[in-house]
Amino acid sequence: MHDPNCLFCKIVDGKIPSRKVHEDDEFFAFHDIRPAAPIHFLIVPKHHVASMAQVTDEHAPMLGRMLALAPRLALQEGCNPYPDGGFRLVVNTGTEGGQEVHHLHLHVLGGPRPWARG
Ligand code: DGP
Repeated sequence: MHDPNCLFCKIVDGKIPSRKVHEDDEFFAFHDIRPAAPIHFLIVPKHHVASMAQVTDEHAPMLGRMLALAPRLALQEGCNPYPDGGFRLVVNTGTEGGQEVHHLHLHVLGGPRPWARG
């Protein structure tokens, strides 16, 4: 599925420019425009899912692959290795969950502290 009005669908399609971190058949990853940590990028499924609130059992394999991609990209983008380094994974969901863009995305935040937020 693809939502022509969705900001992240437009980024996936290259209609809105982004600083790409990774792309494969299923996922697109790019730097957050408003970084909250020295390293801050987003991993999004190319298939439009609005949020975690829409997730069903059918999405479980995709979610597993998205989570499994995060550590590899975190190291690629310069996060220091576990345990002294590491990273934070965040999925904001709905307005009260702090979600602004309604296309499921995994925030990957890392780098030396303190961070701007969190
Ligand atoms: P959330 O609040 O979880 O929905 O996070 C949305 C994030 O998306 C927020 O940290 C800022 C980022 N963002 C919003 N618009 C753009 C954009 O046009 N380009 C990029 N690269 N990031 C964006």
